[in-house]
Formats: sequence, structure tokens, C-alpha cells
Amino acid sequence: MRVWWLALALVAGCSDGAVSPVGGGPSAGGGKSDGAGGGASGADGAAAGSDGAIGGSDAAAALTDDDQDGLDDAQELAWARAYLPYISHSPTEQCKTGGLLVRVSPHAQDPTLVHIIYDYLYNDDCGTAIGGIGGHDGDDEVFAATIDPAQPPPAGIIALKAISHQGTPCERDSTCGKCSGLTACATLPIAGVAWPAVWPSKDKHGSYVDRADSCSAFATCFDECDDATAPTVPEIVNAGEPAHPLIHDLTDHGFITTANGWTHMELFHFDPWKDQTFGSAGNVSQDLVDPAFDTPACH
Ligand SMILES: [Ca+2]
Ligand SMILES: [Ca+2]
Ligand SMILES: [Ca+2]
Repeated sequence: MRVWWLALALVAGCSDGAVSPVGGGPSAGGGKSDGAGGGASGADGAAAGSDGAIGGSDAAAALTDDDQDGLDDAQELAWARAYLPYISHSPTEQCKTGGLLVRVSPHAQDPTLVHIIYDYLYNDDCGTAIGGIGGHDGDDEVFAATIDPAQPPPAGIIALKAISHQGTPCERDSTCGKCSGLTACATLPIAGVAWPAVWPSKDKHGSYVDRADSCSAFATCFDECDDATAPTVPEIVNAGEPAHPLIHDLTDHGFITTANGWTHMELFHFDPWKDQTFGSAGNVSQDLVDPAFDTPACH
């Protein structure tokens, strides 16, 4: 993510999306409209305590809360799955090997809401959609969400934010949601239900929450976003919290493995909480605490 970007003279045209059913993963595994993928993320608000805060005192005795944020750790992962936006990789994406590392925490402004940082880690950034210029080993691309566990998905997806090419002249921030001042999220259908979507740009993976408005060759540094034929539903792992990590080795955890298609050995046995770059990409430990990915609170 915090990757340089070459000033390109290259003109990368914006494809209108030749449709091919490549990849896409199992449809709707990230949460159907009944919340089936999300475990106990029903309208009862799961582990809400008497004070209304999620994971309040009434629920404390039943929690497994190794990252010590007040939320049940398994519930955190279930929410990250159930409220996952529709991830729309281009049908012609060439570098899709990857998965999501998440940090799930009580929302700082409203303890009845949950803030999720989704850090999409890839084996490769394959560079510009045309020409493959600027590719590198490893890639970290972040989007974030505010969710309301009291509402089933997708209604409970309150706000989304994505930042492409953060910290470079090519940075583009995009936000959407239900809170005051936000534009409603663009959607793609999951089982006939309009689902808020995130578009990782083809091969380079800069992320956008609105393809039509925010991701075009002229609005970006030649990023290209296309509608998928089915959502990508990647593996998701819960990183835990900075003071109390749940994971220190993404290979031992079964995430970055040859079985999952990863090939760059310098990415193996990566500790997401160590202050280091992810291959030739950005610093994941900084992604997970980056206030740029704070998302608003409302109901
Ligand atoms: Ca927890
Ligand atoms: Ca957590
Ligand atoms: Ca990238």
C-alpha cells in the first residue's frame, strides 16, 4: 500500500470489463442476507451487555477475549466474515493470491458499534493493469468498516472507507455509508441482495468503495476496476489488538502457505505486529493502527 508509484507516461485504458468467470470464489460465503456466514451476528446483538455496549459486563464471564478488547474473539472473526463487503476483483485479475488480516474492535465513538480494519495481503502486486509496471513481491491494501451488529448484514454495514496508494501522489480516498454527509455505498448483488462493495484495482489492488465515481483511469493513476461476476471470499484471520496480538506468524497460522498459493518465501513466517515491511510493500503493523482508516459512527 505505502508503495511508491512510478510517474507513468503509460496510458492505461479503463476496461469496461470483459466478462470471464475466472476466480471469484464461492459466492456469498462472506455472508448471505440471513447472516448465515456470521455465526451469532443476529439482531439480538450477540454479546451485548446491560450497559448496551457490546461485550458489556453481563457477557464478560462467557467471553474468550485473548486480545482484551472486550469482544469475544471468535465473534470478532464471525462479524468480519458476515459483514464483509462484496469484494469485486476484476474478472481478469492476474494476482489474486491473498487473504484478509483483520482487526476488530469496539468503535471508539460508540461502543454499540464495531470498527473493522481489513488488511488485504497479497502474494504479489502485479503492477499496472496494462504493462505490469511497478509490480513487487507482497502487497498490503486496506479498507475499513463500521458495522452495527444489532442489524443483520448488509444493513449493518454502516460505513466503508478505502484508500488507494496511501501516502503517494496517487492516493485516492473513498468513503460511503449511512452517516450524515456520506454517499450511500455502491453495491453489487449477492443472492439478489444489494451488497456494499469494494473494488481492488486490477493487478495493483488499490481499493475503492465506488467504482463508477472513484476508480477510473482518469480519476486515478491508471487504476482499473471491474465488476466481478461473483464476490471474492478470502480467508480471514483475526490479528488481535496491538497490546495483545492473537497472531505472530501467518504461516504457522495456516494463512501464508504454499497450499494457499503463496510463493514468495520472504513473506513466510511474517509477524503482522512486528515493525517491518511486508515484502516490498507496506508495514502491516502500521496498517492495523492507522487512524486514516477510522470510520464514522451512526445508526
Ligand atoms: Ca477480543
Ligand atoms: Ca479485537
Ligand atoms: Ca498494491
